[in-house]
Amino acid sequence: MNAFVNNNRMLLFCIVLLWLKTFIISSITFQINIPAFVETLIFAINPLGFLILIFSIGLLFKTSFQPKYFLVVSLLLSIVLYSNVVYYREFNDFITLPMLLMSSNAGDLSTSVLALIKWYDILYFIDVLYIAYIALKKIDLFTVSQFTFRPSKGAKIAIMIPVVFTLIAFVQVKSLDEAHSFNRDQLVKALGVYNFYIYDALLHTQINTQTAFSDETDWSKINKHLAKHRVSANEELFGIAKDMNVVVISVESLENFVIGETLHGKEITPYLNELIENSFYFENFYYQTGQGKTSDAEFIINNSLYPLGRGAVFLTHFENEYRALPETLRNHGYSTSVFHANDKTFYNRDIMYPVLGYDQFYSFDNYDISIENSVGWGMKDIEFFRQSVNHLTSIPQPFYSTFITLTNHFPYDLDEEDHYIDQYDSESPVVNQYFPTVRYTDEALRVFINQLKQQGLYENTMFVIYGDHYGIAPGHHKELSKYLGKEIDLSESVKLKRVPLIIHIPGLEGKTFDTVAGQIDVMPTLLNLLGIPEGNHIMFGNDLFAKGRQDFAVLRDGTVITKDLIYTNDMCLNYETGLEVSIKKCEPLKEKGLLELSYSDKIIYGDLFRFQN
Ligand code: GP9
Ligand code: MN
Repeated sequence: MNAFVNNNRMLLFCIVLLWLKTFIISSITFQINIPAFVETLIFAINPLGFLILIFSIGLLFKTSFQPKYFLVVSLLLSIVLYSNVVYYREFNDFITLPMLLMSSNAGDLSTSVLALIKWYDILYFIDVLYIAYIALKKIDLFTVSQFTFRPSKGAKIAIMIPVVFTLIAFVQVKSLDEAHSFNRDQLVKALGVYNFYIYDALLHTQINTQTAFSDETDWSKINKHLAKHRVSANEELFGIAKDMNVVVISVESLENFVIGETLHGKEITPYLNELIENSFYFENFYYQTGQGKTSDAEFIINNSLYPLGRGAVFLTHFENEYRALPETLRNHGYSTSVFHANDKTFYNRDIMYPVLGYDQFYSFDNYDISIENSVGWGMKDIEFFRQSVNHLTSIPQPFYSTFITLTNHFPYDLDEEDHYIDQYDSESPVVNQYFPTVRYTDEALRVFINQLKQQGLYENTMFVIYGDHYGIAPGHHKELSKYLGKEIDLSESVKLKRVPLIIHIPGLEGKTFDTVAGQIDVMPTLLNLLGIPEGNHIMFGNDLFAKGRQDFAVLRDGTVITKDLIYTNDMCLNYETGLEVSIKKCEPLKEKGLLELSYSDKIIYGDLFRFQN
C-alpha cells in the first residue's frame, strides 16, 4: 500500500483534488435536494468511482507520458463540470448530449453566455493550472510509475468501495421508474455528474435504435391512452373565429407573475392588462418546454405534442413527419408564415418550418437591422413589429402568422431611452432588468396591434399571445421573492412556471379562466375556435373551453399540476398550502404525467406519423 501511494502520488493527488472539487462545486451549484445523510454520502462518493477508473487508465502509459495524461483528464473533466455550472446558472438543468447539436447556435448565444461567465470562474480551474505546472515542469515531488498496482488486500477493498457505490447508483437508476429519467436533478443526485454522462450516452444509443424498431402497432397503446383522456371540445365556440386571420405571438420569457402587477407604482404590462379585459385569459397556464426553449414552445403550440426531454426537437427530429397546425390550416386555405428577426438557421428553423407547414419565414435577412435598432440579442421588438407589418400586408388572407419577440431575452439588456419603467432594486441584475424589458415588449405589442388596426387587419384577426418559458431562473428566486413579498418554496417555484395565455377575438367579451392548463392545449383550442373538426389529429392537449375539461398540466421534468395537488421532485404537495401530503395521493397524477410524456416521446422517437395516412 505504502509503496503504491509513494509510486503514484501524482495519480492520487489528481484524483483527490478533482473529487473534492467536484463534490464542493456540485453541492454549491446544483440545487439538488439531499435530505438524508446516506444520500449525501452517496452523492459525495459517486464521482470517485468514475475518477479512479478514468485516471487509473493512465497507469497503462509510459511513466513520462502519465503526467500529461493526468493533466488532460483533469482539464477535460473540469471543462465538463464548469460548462454545467455555467449552464445551470441560467437553465437550472444539465447539458445533455443532443444539445451539442445546438453548438451551431453558439454565435447568437454569446450575449447570454457572456452574461453567465464571471471573472472569478478562473478559480474553477486553479487545480488544473497547478497540475499543469507539476506535469510540465516535471516536478519530482510527484513520482509516477507504470503497472505498480499490486495493492494489499486492504487497499483493494478501499478502492472497491467507490466502484461498488457507483454500480449501486446505476442499479438504483435502472430501478427508478421512467418518471425519474425526466428529472435530471434526480439523475445527477443518484449518479454524480460524470456518471450521468455515461447514462446519457446509453440513453442516447437506446433512443436512436427506437426509430428503426418502431412500427404501426406502437399506435394502439397510444391511441388507447389518448382516447381515455380525450374531452369533447366546446360546441358553442366551434367556429366562432372561422376564416379569421390568426396572429400568434410567442413572447420571449414572459412570465405570468408580472400580469396585473405594478413596480414603483407603475403597471408592468399596461397594454396586456388592457387587452386581457377584452380577451380570454388563462391565469393557470404552464409552459412545458424542455431544453429547446423558444423552439420547444413553438413545437408544442403547433403540434400538441410534448417537446423532448433531451435537446431540442427542432434540431434532433426535423426529418420526422408531423401533422402540425400550420399544415392543417394551409389545407384549409390559409397562408402560413413566421416572423422572427434572428438568423434563420437558429434552432434549425429554416429547415423545420416547412416541415411544420409554414410557407414563408421572414428572418434576419428580411429586416433592416442596424446598431441603432438593436439591443442584446438583436432587433428591438417595436422596430421588429413595425417592419413585420409591412410584410404582413402583402400576404393573402386568411393568414396564420407567428411572431417571435426577442427583446425580453436574458440578460435583459435595454437602452436607457427604451425604459418605460425603472428597474427593480435588488442584488440580482437579472431580476432588476427583467421589468423594463417586459414593459418594453408590452409597449411593442401595443404598437403592433395599433398598426394592424390602421391597416384594417385587426377586426378580422384572432390574436393568441403566450409566454414561451420562464424569464427568471430559480437561481434568482431569492431576489424575486423580495419583489413578490413572499417566500418561494417548492410549490411556489412550480407556480412560477405559469406564463400568460391570451386569446383575443375582436368583438367578444373578455373572461378569465382558472383551469390548469399548458401549451399543449393551444392547438385543439384553436382548431375548435376556427371551426376545424379534430378529425384524426393526434393531440395530447384538450380544448381549453371544453365543458368536461380536467385541470391538468405535466411539465417536461415530470412535474404534474392539478387544482388540488402538485407532484414534483417525488413529493406530493397540497396546491393551496404547499404542504407535503402522502405521496399516494399523487400516484394517479404521476402515472398520467409519465404516460403523457413517454407516449409523446414514442411518437417522436419512432417517427410514428410515417405509419399514418
Ligand atoms: C432565438 C430566440 C431565443 O431565436 O428564439 O431562444 P431561447 O434562447 O429563448 O430558446
Ligand atoms: Mn425564448
